[in-house]
Amino acid sequence: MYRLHGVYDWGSLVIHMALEEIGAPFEFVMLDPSQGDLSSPSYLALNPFGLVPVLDTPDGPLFETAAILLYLADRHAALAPAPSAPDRGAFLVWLAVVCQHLHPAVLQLIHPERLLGDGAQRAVADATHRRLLDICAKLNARAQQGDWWFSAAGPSAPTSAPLSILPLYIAMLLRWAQSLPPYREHALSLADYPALQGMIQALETRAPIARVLAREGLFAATATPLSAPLYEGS
Ligand SMILES: N[C@@H](CCC(=O)N[C@@H](CS)C(=O)NCC(=O)O)C(=O)O
Repeated sequence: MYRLHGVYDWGSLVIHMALEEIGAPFEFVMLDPSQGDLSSPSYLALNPFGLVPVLDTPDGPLFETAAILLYLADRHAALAPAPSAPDRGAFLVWLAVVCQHLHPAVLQLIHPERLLGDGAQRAVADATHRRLLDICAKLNARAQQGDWWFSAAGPSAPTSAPLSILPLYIAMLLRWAQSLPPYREHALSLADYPALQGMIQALETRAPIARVLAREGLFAATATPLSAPLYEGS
């Protein structure tokens, strides 16, 4: 059985959604960062960077979101175009965009003080916000092309087939981009990106995703925690 080490509404959320989509048995190991759980020797043995998420697998503990997601996709022959599929290359390109461009930009938007300290926080946040809007415009344009792996539809009818990891990963990051930037004017408006908005709205209503959102307590404040979360910044 898999063991997912995480914190509700942290980076473990996308792995949680992927596990539920494929119906794999797993246990959620709740970490408490305020108690030093991420810097304990036992956690650093799982992930030397001391970050969430970690997934214990039959092949050992894995960290880095994209690596875990691709591992699950390959092992369960779901959640992505197969390695021999003609659209595998394009899928990998956009997964790399999400992991190397979107993910760092969102983390920097919500923690702008971490790059150069408090004095440069506003300038870092402004520059990161401009970069995030550009990345979202490019993602929105690609989502408009309608490939199943860049949508909230499974690879074939019926739509109960597992989704691709790409919309799951994007939905988690854009939840944070809407709700957590410390400057209110930097909070992303998903309505500016209709293809992404439609994708995330459709994803949010799927039964496996709704189960995860309920388990993580994300319906407490709103019925639309991915497509229109409440603003929680300062
Ligand atoms: N590149 C890493 C990023 C992971 C990451 O930054 N995780 C955040 C939570 S969303 C974390 O653990 N932060 C703890 C900290 O910064 O101390 C991945 O994709 O897994």
